[in-house]
Amino acid sequence: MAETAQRDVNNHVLFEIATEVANRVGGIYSVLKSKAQVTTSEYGPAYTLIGPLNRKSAAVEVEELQPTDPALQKTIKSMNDRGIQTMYGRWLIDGAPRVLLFDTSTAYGWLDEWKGDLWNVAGIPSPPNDAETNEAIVFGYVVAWFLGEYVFHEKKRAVIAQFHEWLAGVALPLCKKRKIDVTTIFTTHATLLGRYLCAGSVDFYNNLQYFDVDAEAGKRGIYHRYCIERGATHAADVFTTVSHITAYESEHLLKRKPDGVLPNGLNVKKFSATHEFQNLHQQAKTKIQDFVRGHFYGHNDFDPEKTLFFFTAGRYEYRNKGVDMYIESLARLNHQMKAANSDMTVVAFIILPAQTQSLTVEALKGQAVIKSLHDTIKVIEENIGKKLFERSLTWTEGQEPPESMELLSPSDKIMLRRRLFAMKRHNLPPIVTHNMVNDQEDPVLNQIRRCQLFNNSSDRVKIVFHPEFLNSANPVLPIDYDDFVRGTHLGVFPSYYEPWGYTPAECTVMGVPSITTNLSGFGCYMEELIENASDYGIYIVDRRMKGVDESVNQLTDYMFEFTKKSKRQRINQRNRTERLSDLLDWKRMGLEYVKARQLALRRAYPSAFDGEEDGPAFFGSHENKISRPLSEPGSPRDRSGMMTPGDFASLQEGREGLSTEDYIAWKLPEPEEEDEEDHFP
Ligand code: G6P
Ligand code: 1S3
Repeated sequence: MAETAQRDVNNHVLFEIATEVANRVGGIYSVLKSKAQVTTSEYGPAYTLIGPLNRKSAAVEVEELQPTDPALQKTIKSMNDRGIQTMYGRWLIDGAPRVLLFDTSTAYGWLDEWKGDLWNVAGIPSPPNDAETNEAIVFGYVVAWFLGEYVFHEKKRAVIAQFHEWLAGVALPLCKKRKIDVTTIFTTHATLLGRYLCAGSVDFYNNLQYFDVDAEAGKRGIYHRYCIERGATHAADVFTTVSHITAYESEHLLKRKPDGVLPNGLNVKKFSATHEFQNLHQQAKTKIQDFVRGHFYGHNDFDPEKTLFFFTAGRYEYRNKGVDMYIESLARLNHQMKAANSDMTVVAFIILPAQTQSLTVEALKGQAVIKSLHDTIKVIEENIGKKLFERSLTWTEGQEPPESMELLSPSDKIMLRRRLFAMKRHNLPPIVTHNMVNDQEDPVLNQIRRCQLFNNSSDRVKIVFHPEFLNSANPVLPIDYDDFVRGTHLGVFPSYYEPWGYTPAECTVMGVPSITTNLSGFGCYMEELIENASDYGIYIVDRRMKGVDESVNQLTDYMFEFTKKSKRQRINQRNRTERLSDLLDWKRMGLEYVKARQLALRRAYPSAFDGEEDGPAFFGSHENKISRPLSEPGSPRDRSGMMTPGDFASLQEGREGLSTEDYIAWKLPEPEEEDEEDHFP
């Protein structure tokens, strides 16, 4: 990067670039959305998120505005004049950050030219029929075009561009080759090869340093995508990822040691009284109980007060998200609970979006039958109430008080009988709520079949597979995801590949205990931070040192022990879990982002820092500084006195990057040889 010493590094501009801006796809959307508040309070209008325009989603998430920054106005106008359509506005979320969305479809006329250029400047090939790669290329070229023009119009302030994930990474080698006067950060939230290799049947973690990365990418038909990811990694001024485990993976698969780890936070909302979140649990649990009554109509032979709700949820990556292990452990749990004559029942939900045709008739019928029963009983209740009142009015001393059964009229009895007959059922309560497109080959259904978890009356573990994201407009399970999580008792996420893992983190801030693994970024982070994590409702399955069977047993034991807790113990544990939420707040986690940006500025504009001590200045000139988190989280015992995520890392000037030895809770089996400098694949 050419140094332009005149640029003001203190009063700089920040762009964050990703494909999930105002467009929910997966984890990156959660990162950007939850982080928006801390970043806007730090930068105000100097912060803009850039993404591709998805009109459907932007229509509900973005309110259009006119930009006020003159350089932004000029750049957008000039691009609009050349045919690129844009939407600029306010993302309607906490913090209301500004977003600039590019309609990539208006730039496809240049696709072939840009593909040729990408090959010439960065040696990145692009086969003709990969729509996702084409999209990444068009988006990348539009972003590089934007940044190039922006720094032409904005000559005073330094500009930081932070890119998330390979899909947004094409612009990085372009910025470098074109010497665009911005400083760049590339943050990867997973690696392509890691995801693919783990989904297969390889022993990923023990072989990480031995993979022939080009050959492996080639075998899977993703060589060109891998080149984009690796090119972005090497072109960035600062390279980061979300956890130490993914740092280790990136070092070996992308061949650059990350400069630091930027763990994911959440926008934690604290309640003024601690019992408030407990009340919310009860309210949400009632909604889930209503669903369960309908789903299990005719088989409601288990006591709602002795029924626990477990769940797993996420992207449908059967092996990576540990769904295979979850189902196998549920089968063992069922066996153990039966053998121990447990009077508890576990309803285990699986919320994974898959291809479906519609809700099943049986699922709809279950809710309808119970609703009719409910309505009928309400009518009968009113009738009886009226009669009871009349009879009581005419009651005189010496008479027997009126009895409820004689108050039931013949027509009430017939109505009730009808409803009871409607609840007769000759089949078992269904496993799945939807008609699946690929029922015969669906891995979740096949594993459930193999384990014979068929919702028999004798089963202590019942299964409900809901192959669609939750929302409150759903006629069968009408509840939003957050409310659903609150209403459950335990989240179970035994992932094999999980760079961070928002699902257990979300459970934690809602005070719901969860099970994760020491192969997830979140699990490693919590394990390192809290000495007695399970007391705080963070159970960590060892999938690193144990064999699969042993890990399954450990997971089963955690769940079995959980079923033995009394209501009081569950309430206490939820209180402790919720107290961990400060550890996951962006107000604390966001400090690593601040450090990464400081490092990027130092690398691009070293003379601006002449005479300053090493170490981040943390934007001394800004009015709204992020306050440092309380040094006392006030709950768990801290294992090593580490009070900010930064203590785990990482970002230091004057070093090549993280040393392998720095990876917390993750060490290489053997010393590694240094890789040669290779900037492009
Ligand atoms: C919360 C509510 C209590 C309720 C309890 C149920 O703590 O405030 O009123 O009894 O949840 O807990 P459980 O673990 O049985 O769902
Ligand atoms: C990725 O999304 P995923 O579910 O494909 O990014 C998330 C945000 O950093 C992370 O939490 C997750 O582990 C990754 O896998």
